[in-house]
Amino acid sequence: MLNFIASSDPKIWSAIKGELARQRSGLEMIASENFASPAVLETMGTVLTNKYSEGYPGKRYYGGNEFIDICEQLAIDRAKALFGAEHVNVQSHAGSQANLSAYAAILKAGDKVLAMDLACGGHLTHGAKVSFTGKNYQFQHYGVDKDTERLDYDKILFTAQEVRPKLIVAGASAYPRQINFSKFRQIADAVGAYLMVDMAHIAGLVAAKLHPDPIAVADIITTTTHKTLRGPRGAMILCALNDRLDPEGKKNLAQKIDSSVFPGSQGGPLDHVIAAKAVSLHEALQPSFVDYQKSVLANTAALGSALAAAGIRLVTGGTDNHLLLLDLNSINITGGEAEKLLDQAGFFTNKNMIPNDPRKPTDPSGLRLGGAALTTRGLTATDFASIGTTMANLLKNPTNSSALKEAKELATHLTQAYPLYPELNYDR
Ligand code: DSN
Repeated sequence: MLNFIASSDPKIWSAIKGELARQRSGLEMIASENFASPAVLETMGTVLTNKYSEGYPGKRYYGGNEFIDICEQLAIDRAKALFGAEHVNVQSHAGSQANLSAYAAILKAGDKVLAMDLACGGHLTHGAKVSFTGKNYQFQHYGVDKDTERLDYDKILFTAQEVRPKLIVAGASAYPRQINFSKFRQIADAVGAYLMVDMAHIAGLVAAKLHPDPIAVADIITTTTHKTLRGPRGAMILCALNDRLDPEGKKNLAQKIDSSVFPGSQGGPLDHVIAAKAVSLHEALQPSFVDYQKSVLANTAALGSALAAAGIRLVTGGTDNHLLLLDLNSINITGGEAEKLLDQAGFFTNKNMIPNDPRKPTDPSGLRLGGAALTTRGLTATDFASIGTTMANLLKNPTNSSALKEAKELATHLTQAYPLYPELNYDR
């Protein structure tokens, strides 16, 4: 099917082929990325993209949705089974849209929200001034302890008691440790707030029961579907039926979420992506998905141990999830310089702020690494340890051509040993 593009739009075809070659030839360690299965990729390129289906299964504004309904209902049922959720909305286009819809379901403009500071590992949509969230709501932030670099739940309680937010948001984009959602529930209860968990990064680990589960304690959970969950690019909102703070309301929480997604903030759903979410959720329900997530944890830990053994400081001293945050001040290179240098070797990472970063967000002191994508490719803990040792050598000797050569050779060796998408042949 892709051969149609080759003749109708050679420029786009050439870019697609270039991107496949780039993904195949590099060691992908951006913590928010992964490789969706061929079945997920295939589903996104189907005729489902042609349909309009505003509304929900069985209640649409257009006719002809009998097959779309099957796909969306399967996605909903599978997400409910995977996470044990009471209600799931699978229509959010992306994580930011899921967060927008979740906030709009329960907040009015100007309401107070308490969330994790972007500079300590939070997310733009957790109230950064430049985001719609920071403009529409009154966000206050909690950070991490200066010494342990971990969440300090007593301090968060203290801040919540001062701020008296209507909503507390738990969840992060660059926090290498487990989050205790039960503690967040206690804090939310102590101040009469809703609790929302943004589990985008850790959804796969939660699904595999390898991370504390937010389902029983959070009012609303948002997640993307393409990170550790390994589905198509997109998002979902999971929630309890009951609205804890509005038990007598005309609508329950599930109805509020659904109408906040459509018609509140989105129009026609992306039916091809929703079907691909269903396909990936089916994959996540298989026992092999738990094995995959266990390997993600073991591999990320092996990468961290090798980097630490080579003298690179890990924020919090290590990891208990799929990501690592390196403090490069320990070796006198900036996050931006490190990202560029590693790119040259075929090691794909991203510069990132570290807690209390002395440098600017545009060239911070940290580097974020994740193990999910390379684990999908099949790399083992031994391979991850070799990557850590080689990466550390290059970062400590940025102008040494043999360190760069050695890193390039390792990237070539590993990417050839673990081919990506061998079933895709774009040159036919
Ligand atoms: N951009 C994602 C990440 O890298 O964590 C979050 O949206």
